[in-house]
Amino acid sequence: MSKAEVVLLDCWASPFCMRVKIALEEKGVEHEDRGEDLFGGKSELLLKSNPIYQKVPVLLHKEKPLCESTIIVGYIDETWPSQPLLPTCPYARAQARFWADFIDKKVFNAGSNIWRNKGEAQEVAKKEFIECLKELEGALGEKDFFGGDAFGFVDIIAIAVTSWFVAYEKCGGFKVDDHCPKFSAWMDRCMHRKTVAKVIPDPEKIYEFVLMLKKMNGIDA
Ligand code: GS8
Repeated sequence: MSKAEVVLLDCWASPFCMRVKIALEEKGVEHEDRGEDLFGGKSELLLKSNPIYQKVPVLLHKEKPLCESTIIVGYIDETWPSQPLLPTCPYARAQARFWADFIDKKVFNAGSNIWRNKGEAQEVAKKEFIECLKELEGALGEKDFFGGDAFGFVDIIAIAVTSWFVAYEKCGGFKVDDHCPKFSAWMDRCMHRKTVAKVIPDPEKIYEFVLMLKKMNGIDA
């Protein structure tokens, strides 16, 4: 096992792993990145570190494993406190966690249903996806970021998930910008941030990855 203090068990296309990488970038924490082969065979270290879900990301801090991206981002925020990602006020912290949970439970699943389905089921998924984004637009309001003036916790949780949006758009034949211009403008703002631009992969590569997943799952283009 590596003696690096911070090790990430990673998969380049995983929006959940991207969250952790953006948070580490924001805090200026160096880490060793270990790509996992999720299809060809997971490492012993991954199976041992996340025996319950056997999924990435896993962050090993001083060899102690942490699982679940939102929990990991919270841990990073508490462990390396400058600059804080979560607000200090307990109510605002709880609200931030609410929206992070909403993104996990609703946005990612609705988006996945767009590429997993076609025909009527895909139309339903698109409608649900756009409705979720409109809810997020409401939460964003007139602010630059979910965190207010500063890029923060919810921004990290959400922007990583948007890395798959071009793939959803191409599979579903729609444009997020046509339905949710304010959300789109927020995406642009985040993408101009160095920490985000460094981590988020080329959307065309994600699209190719999604096409491969479709093929693997026997879903027609
Ligand atoms: C989801 C992680 C996940 O789905 C989190 O960390 O927030 N709730 C978790 N990881 C996927 C890769 S991204 O789609 C994974 O590791 N899949 C491997 C598997 O399911 O075997």
